[in-house]
Amino acid sequence: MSTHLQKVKALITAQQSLLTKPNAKKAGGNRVYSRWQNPIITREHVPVHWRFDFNEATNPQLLERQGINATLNSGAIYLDGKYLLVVRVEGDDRKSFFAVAESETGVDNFKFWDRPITMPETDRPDTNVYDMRLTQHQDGYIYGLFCTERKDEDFPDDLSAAEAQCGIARTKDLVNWQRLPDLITYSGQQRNVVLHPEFVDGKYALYTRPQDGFISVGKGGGIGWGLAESMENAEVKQEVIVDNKIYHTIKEIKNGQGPAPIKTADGWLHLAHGVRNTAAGLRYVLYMFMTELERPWVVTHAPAGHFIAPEGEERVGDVSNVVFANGWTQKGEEVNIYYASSDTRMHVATTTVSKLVDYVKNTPADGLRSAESVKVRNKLIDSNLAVLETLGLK
Ligand code: M1P
Repeated sequence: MSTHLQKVKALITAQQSLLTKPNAKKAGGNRVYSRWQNPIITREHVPVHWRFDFNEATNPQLLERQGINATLNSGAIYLDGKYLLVVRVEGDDRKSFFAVAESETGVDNFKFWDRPITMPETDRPDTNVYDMRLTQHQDGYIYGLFCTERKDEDFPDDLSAAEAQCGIARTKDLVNWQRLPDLITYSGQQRNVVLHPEFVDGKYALYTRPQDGFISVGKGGGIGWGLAESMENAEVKQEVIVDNKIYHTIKEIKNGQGPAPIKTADGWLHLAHGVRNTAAGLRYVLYMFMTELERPWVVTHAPAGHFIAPEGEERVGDVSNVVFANGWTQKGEEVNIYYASSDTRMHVATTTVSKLVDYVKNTPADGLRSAESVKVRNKLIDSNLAVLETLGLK
């Protein structure tokens, strides 16, 4: 074997130890979910043959030719005994694309398939595609809804004026994708659109996020809900707001549905992200709520505050102080929450359906004022003081 090929082999071997590194639960935590120690997918997990040119004639120094900047916001599905993530892979050129990474355990040993997804385009080419939500729908297809970003041609002189809309594709195997026309709504822009897994009144049901601008939701915002007759030409004529932005909460500036909700006997479990502004910039956290089984647009339980907030090393990255989730899997009772930190790398937290239902139903709602927060905390303290007395600890 030539020295050059030996170097290629060494690159691949070095990555193997990362790809096979076992993960372990982090100690401590709130007992609602467990974080796992290692990020499950980083840019270092992206196959070496996607980055280096192995040809000695064209790359005698074996330099990296096409770098990867980040692996983030991933859709997730448990399919045929495998945990599959549709990862948002962002190249050094700032363009994101989708790629499937697979694991037997769901918490470690994620390995990318040999090639990224070749996503077909519509007549209006996408500048950037990202943040796919996967929904295994009653109609037999797996849908991937994602953000398609294009230059906002209404502002030709403003180079950063962009437009976000909802791209739609469907598949049966995550390999071959049929691209469908973008979602039509009557809001200016859309991001964080998610397909509900079941028909509602015989129609497709979508969670939306109407927004006036590309970054700012403006007068719009909130998690919306609307029905569409078909997904081949999906159009939501009317959006109602399921879960609004609220002053002085974790979702004061904006919010968005995470993955498709999980059906439980008590209602639909939802995971979402909430954003507030700070002197250090926007802070993104995850929160949960539950909606009625028959009317998934009606909230029944809304625990106060965040469910997962950036912690430790998660706080730092390309866009710091951010956690974002657009994928979770359910396998019986087990729920794996796949979240990205600071728009840079992927993590997992594991829990169960019963813990999530307990969390959502029994965490007090936001009283929206400090005095209410003290009142609700005193209620807990009073009942616990009695227990401490019984234990002889007071
Ligand atoms: O940078 C944080 C997130 O910002 C956007 O989310 P939202 O539309 O809710 O503000 C998205 O660009 C998302 O990809 C990103 O993680």
